[in-house]
Amino acid sequence: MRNVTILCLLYGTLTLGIVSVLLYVRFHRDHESSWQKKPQEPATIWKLDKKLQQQAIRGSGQIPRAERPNKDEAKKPKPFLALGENFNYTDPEFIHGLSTYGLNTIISKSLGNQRNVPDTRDKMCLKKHYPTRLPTASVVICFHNEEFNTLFRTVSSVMNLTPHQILEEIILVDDMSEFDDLKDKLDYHLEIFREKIKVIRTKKREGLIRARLIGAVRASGDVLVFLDSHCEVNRVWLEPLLAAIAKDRKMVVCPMLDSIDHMTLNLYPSPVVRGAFNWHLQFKWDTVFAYEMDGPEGPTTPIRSPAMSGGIFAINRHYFNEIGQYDKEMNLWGAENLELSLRIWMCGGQLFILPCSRVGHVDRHRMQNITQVIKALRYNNLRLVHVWLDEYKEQFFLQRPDLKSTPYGNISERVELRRRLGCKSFQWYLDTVFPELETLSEMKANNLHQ
Ligand SMILES: *[C@@H]1O[C@H](CO)[C@@H](O)[C@H](O)[C@H]1NC(C)=O
Ligand SMILES: *[C@@H]1O[C@H](CO)[C@@H](O)[C@H](O)[C@H]1NC(C)=O
Ligand SMILES: *[C@@H]1O[C@H](CO)[C@@H](O)[C@H](O)[C@H]1NC(C)=O
Ligand SMILES: [Mn+2]
Repeated sequence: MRNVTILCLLYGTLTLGIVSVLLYVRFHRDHESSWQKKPQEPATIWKLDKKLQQQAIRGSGQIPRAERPNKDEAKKPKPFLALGENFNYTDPEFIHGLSTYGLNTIISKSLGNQRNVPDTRDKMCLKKHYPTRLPTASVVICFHNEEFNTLFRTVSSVMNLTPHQILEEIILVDDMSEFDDLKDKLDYHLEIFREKIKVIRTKKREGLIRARLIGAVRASGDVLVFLDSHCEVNRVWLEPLLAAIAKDRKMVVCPMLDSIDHMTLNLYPSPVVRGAFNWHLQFKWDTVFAYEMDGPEGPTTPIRSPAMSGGIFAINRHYFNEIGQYDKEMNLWGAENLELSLRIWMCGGQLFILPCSRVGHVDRHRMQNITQVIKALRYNNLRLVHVWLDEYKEQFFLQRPDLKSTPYGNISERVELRRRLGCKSFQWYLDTVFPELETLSEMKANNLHQ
């Protein structure tokens, strides 16, 4: 009798696991195909709910490969369904890893604490020389329930591929993780990097935005470099970022993000792209045309970018404080990347992506509490809209009329910040930085003329 019960339990668990993975696979495939079907659609008529959900599940700042303009169609990785034979979808460890961490933990474990990733830089980058005296960097990495090996590879890649004289420190902020291996075991393993690492643990869940600020306050390097907890930096990744900031302290720079597949953990080089967004305030990658890289610097040309994708960027530490860090009232994550991007451009700074600085980033497909994530995203977006979009907030509300009277907290401090910094109008930003963002009426007019 007991054996039968155990067997039933076992099969029950397995079936449940298989069903959830199949559902997940189904969901994922629907996304891939919906993307492949409509690349010609203009940004403004994206289906909000689907996109929001996708954003909610995947997390901020991630690199949806299917969305990226990819020059080498042939080399484009297949969706993971095609890899079906290589994975044992019924393995409970695989299922648990995927649903908890959003990536293949079996492979992550087998890769262990560190590995070498291929050098994805253009050959012209190898000829670049950077000043020997550069500012120092504090690398801030926040994590919440990250997979142990993935987190550790992030740290060890920074330690292994950064000259120690420019690395002031790595600041790890544990935002109230719940897993045991991220406590004593992590501290124990980090001992080998003792001289460079500070670990901070929050006393309550702060969310990524406030966690980054907690890390930034403790930093003492000249430059703050924010990384996600599932990255692997590439060779000579930091020097280009620091050199650009050394030349211009109001320059904010992002590395090019190479995508690390969440199932295979293979790294795929990214084409050169810039960050953009639509009137839903959804981030997207945009093509950089070949003629834009025709100058003497060729494929190493810094790319002027209307927006940054998420939390991977470098900024002068004092400048970060001067322009008002982040909006501390924003929750969890989402919209903070666009808010900071607008603030940088409108208040006298610049934002560039540097193709010679490469950082691999795992596109995790994490199952999160969607209700909670969407709620935070909505609130954060509204704060951005009411502080920064001026009369163009109408464009956002045309997409989301339901949010017109949704509360967004007290923004008076951020409005005052904008006034104090003497920032330019959103109209200026549209004219000067991001003319590609068309209003709905412009789009209709253009369609009529065609
Ligand atoms: C898949 O994993 C399950 C559970 O670990 C195991 O019983 C099964 O034999 C595996 N199947 C294959 C084809 O390896
Ligand atoms: C998700 O978040 C919402 C809002 O914070 C909460 O009410 C709900 O209980 C959460 N659901 C789960 C499954 O944790
Ligand atoms: C909003 O915050 C400011 C200070 O940050 C405060 O002076 C003001 O009274 C607040 N407004 C409301 C309606 O609470
Ligand atoms: Mn990320």
